[in-house]
Amino acid sequence: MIEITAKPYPLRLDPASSALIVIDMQRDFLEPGGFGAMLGNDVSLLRSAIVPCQRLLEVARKAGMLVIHTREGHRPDLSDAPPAKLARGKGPTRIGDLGPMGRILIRGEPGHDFIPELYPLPGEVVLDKPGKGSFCQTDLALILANRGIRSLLVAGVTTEVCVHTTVREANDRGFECVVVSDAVASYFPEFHRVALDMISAQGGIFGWVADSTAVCSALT
Ligand code: TIU
Repeated sequence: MIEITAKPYPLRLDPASSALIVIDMQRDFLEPGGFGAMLGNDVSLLRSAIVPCQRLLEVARKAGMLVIHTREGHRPDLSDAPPAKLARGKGPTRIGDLGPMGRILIRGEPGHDFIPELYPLPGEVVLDKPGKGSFCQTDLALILANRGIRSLLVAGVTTEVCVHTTVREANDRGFECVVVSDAVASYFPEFHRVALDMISAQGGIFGWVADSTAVCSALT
């Protein structure tokens, strides 16, 4: 067992029944010309999470933990994209349209791929998801059950969208979630701060918040 210094209180967990999940660190969200930019965001704001994610991956791999990388995106024929999602966004380009990194948020396109700094290693789980949450219409619950996973270290983007949705889904399914504060990021610094507060408030209503230094030192 290890103990992680966290808010609202220290968490003890077993690395053997814990997984690191890195959410949507894709070119479409972190590089110019992708989905994030299409929505009018300054994508450079997400880059602060890259080095903390690299540090987490290094210690999780050394500890032999299950590592999962998720990607948000859709089938090329858009049959898994809800019309309400496709219709949203006021810009000239939308999901499925051709951008500088290929068709926006479409599986197999360059923009849908992971950023090179955080590319998965062979054997790590790559989980394609059509929604913001990582459990919705994916086999994540089965993968975690098969490995006896009970606790999740959560990193990636964006704090208040796909990270929060995944943590809420996981919390209701009985997983202990530790959101790694500097390994998640948002296009909106205020949303990032408040989203983290929302996790650990009320005695840890959705889980715990710890920084990557605390997580890495506990795991090393
Ligand atoms: N727009 C935004 O903040 N996020 C997303 O659309 N997806 C994820 O958070 N991955």
